[in-house]
Amino acid sequence: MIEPVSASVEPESTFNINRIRRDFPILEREVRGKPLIYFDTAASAQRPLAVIDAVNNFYREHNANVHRGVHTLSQEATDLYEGGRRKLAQFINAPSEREVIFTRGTTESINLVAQSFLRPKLKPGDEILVTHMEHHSNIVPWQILCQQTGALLRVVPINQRGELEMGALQRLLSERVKMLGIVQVSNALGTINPVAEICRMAKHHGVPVLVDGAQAMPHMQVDVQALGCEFFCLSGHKMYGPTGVGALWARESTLDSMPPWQGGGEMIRHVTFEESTWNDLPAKFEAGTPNIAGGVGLGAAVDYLSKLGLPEIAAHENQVLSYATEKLAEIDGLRIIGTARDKASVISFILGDIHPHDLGTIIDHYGVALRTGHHCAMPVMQFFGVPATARVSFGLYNTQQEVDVFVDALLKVREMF
Ligand code: C6P
Repeated sequence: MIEPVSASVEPESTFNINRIRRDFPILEREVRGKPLIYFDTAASAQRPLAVIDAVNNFYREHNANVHRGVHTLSQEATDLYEGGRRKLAQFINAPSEREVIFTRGTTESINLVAQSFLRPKLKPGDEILVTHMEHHSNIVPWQILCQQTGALLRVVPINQRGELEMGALQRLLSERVKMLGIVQVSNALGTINPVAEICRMAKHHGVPVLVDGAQAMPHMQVDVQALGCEFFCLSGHKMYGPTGVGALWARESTLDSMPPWQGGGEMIRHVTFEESTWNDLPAKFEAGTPNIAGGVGLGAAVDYLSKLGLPEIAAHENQVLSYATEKLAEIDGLRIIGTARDKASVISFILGDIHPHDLGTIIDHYGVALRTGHHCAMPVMQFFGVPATARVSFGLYNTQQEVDVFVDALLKVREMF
């Protein structure tokens, strides 16, 4: 049995930020003659050497297609790929690795649930609930489904802090609702939603809950059983793994009850021109050759996060978040969009009447990478009455010193306008 190249999973006793930063080769580079300050982890995290090496080693030593060949390389590739699945299943406390479907990421996972689980059940007048703070990937697949079936999309409102209106959610839950799609950590606001409590509320009405965990995975320990959701979606690249790979988790009984989504190789047991029968889980939902190196790299990312410890990562990131929030609040004319009491690693803001795109372009000259725009959450921008924001988002490698450099750069940008 081949195991992926990865570090041991023994938790480290202290969070040694200088040593941790050395795990990320890209942090050594300069941008426009300045040390890179990467404040765009919510868009895509940087990769540690453990992940880069696992992918590299796969292609150098084991590359072949999976589940198909009797030859040695194919068996090694299958072991490594399935090893990634096993690690991810343990990481999110899935009862079985058969419940972890590899997808391209959160977006594909949500589309899979919309089309395979919900579409056959919906009739005109049924309702799908989402919240006002969802990423487009947890809005548009449901909108398409509503167009296909005559179902109605309903929206749980948020307040001026960017928190969910729990009373309104309670009122909107009813037997008409066939799905609640909710983000665990908002990418545009940083809000952490009380997802376990929401799942309990939904259960009273028999409403299944899909949790968009894209931004939660790198910041907090996720336990899908404790959350009590029906579906959990994640993306590898947000949690220090490769792009183009992610996962959908659901219980075996739920996945067994769903028809396949895409047809092709690997997802079948038997094919004739008259009819085909389906493979067991998880293969039933993994048509075609998967992102094999992606699965291997995602396993290495899980090892890396486990080694550092999610509580330690969260504690470090929360310090950086609090420090940055304090510093930014001192800047005249700076408005923070999203001031929820429970937040993770994201600060969206507007600085005077400087357009966020101008701010982002100029601050790049100081080596600072941040994101500007609507962050694929246009309804959030509409709610706060802004076309766009600048957004800094922190990863486990960021420091308060970087925040100081960023704040100085921001003050210089302000002087230019
Ligand atoms: N947010 C951001 O900069 P994919 O693209 O499928 O890996 O993830 C989509 C997605 C879904 N939900 C949330 C909460 C997200 O933050 C994202 C991706 C990135 O905020 C790119 S738009």
